[in-house]
Amino acid sequence: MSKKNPEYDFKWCPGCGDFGVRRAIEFAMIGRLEETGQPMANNVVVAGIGCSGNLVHLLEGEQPYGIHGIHGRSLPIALGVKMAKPTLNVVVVAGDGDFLSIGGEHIGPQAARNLNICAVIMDNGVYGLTKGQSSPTTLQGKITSSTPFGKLETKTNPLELYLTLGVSFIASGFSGQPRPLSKLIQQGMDHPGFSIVHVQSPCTTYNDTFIELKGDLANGIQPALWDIPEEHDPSDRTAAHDLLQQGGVPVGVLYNDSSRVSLDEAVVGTWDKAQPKTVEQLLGAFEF
Ligand SMILES: Cc1ncc(C[n+]2csc(CCOP(=O)(O)OP(=O)(O)O)c2C)c(N)n1
Ligand code: SF4
Ligand SMILES: [Mg+2]
Repeated sequence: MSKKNPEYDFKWCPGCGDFGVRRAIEFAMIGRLEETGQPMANNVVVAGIGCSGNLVHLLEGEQPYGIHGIHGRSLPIALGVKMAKPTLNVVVVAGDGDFLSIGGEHIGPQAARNLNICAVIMDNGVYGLTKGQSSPTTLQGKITSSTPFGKLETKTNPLELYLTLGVSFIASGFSGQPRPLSKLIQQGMDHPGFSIVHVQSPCTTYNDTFIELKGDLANGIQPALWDIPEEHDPSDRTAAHDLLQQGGVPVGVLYNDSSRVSLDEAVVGTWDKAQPKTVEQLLGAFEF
């Protein structure tokens, strides 16, 4: 139970990858505070529904603001928060099911708007909270509680999807490396537009992929994780696409286009053009 939120009783299983993601977000927020001098209250965490979304109640130390929203709708809520107060640092935390399944249709529109928020996605390849059903990132053929004869659909490649939809900052990380992950998250927060940090965060109860990700060379298992080489130019979209063809799980910044105008900048830019109307004009608009 979180001391900060005694009315809640959310728990994660021992070894759950989300512990590492939580730590990385805490490090990133402290880093941002030191870098910008902005207080912790300048951060708002918008959480989806899932074990991953429970992160908002389990953060330790000085607390940011938090909204635990509805399943699949973290992006529309984040849009509302950011538009109401563009100076806030808005961070979405959601799972692979929440973000890519029920919430999948929101990614494209926010990418097109370049909504200036950072989404940290905890991918465990399963619906953890509801006890292990398959998600878009579950491997094809995998037997789960909802796919007793093996999953029929192919696995979604989230990084390919984000690149195709035009997300302007895309990074990929691992929950087992909280310090390097925090740097990716901080870069995502600093990015002036829509950033997604997609994190492999294994579910130790329903889909434990730690060994697959880290490898076990003594037993002949090569790691799926590999570092994006330093010479990779993240502003090169074709290079980012080519990197993804190597398979496995790249770690680092895949793509970064800081040249685009963000939604909040664009909206503020319309304020000069908009002609404010008087109450009489507004009421008069309904006369026939
Ligand atoms: C509209 C709606 N549909 C379904 C659910 C049930 N539900 C809660 S969490 C969840 C899936 C969570 O999976 P994921 O987003 O991957 O999070 P994880 O628990 O794995 O971190 C589902 C289907 C819900 N709460 N609301
Ligand atoms: S069910 Fe899986 S994702 Fe949920 S807390 Fe347990 S280990 Fe973590
Ligand atoms: Mg999940």
